[in-house]
Amino acid sequence: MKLGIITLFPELFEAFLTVGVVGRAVARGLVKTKIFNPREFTQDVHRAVDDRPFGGGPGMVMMALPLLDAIISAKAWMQAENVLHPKVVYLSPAGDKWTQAKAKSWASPGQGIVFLLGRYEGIDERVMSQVDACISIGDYILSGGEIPAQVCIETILRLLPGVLHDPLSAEQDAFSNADGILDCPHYTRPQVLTHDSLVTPMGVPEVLLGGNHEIIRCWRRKQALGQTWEKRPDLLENKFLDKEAKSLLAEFEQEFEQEFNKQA
Ligand code: 9D3
Repeated sequence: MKLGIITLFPELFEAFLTVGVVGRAVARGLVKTKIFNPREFTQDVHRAVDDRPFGGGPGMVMMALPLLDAIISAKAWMQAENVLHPKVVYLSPAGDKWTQAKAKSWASPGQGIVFLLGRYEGIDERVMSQVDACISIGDYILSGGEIPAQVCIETILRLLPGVLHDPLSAEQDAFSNADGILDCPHYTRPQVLTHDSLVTPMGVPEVLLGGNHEIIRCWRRKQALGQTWEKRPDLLENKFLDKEAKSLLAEFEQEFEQEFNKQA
């Protein structure tokens, strides 16, 4: 997979592209990235990349010409890397919401994506003629597209074959998370946790210590369904639940109600 990144702040990608899952994908050669700084495509002595908006008003707008040149340069690089039809993606608060489903459909080894990242109030609208997709990561205001691009890149690269240590992790996600529900709680050593901040020592659910893997699988699935029902009921709407899931969730709801009545 090839990723072009058009940004005024290349420094923001230095650590990002070398650390963790993303760093491993780069190190293994599963993805090749190149940064394009619009400032390098300016013509004037001041190397201006922004200007005042026609019609007046607050803030600055990213100028079209440096962006168009950066896009051409990113596409030329893609071609040299044997990607013939890269997707140009503008990260914008007005874009379509980023989802795991989109990440899946964009995560393929032969794919090329050019991320165009705005700063200031945004880009000259005429650059949109070169943009294939517009993406937002959610309804909150950031200062630019760099963090959203990192969100997209990380979600995509985790899905590329050969990137994750344990291929089961991706698959397990596929079981509970493409299933689109929350994860179960996790515990590790010590078995009994004591700390000055804790009123009383805390243990671990007995079932996890018993070594019966079928019972553990059921407990985890029940917790995952239960957590989702409690915290994100929207994720269960229009969801097909098999017989086991229905019965586990019914048990969870029953136990939850018992617990609730005890407290009342
Ligand atoms: C002050 C007017 N703002 C309207 C809400 C305009 C504005 C322009 C540019 C607000 C934020 C930004 C910078 N944000 C992004 O470039 C961005 C973003 C975001 O802020 N939230 C969620 N997803 C994204 S993708 C790109």
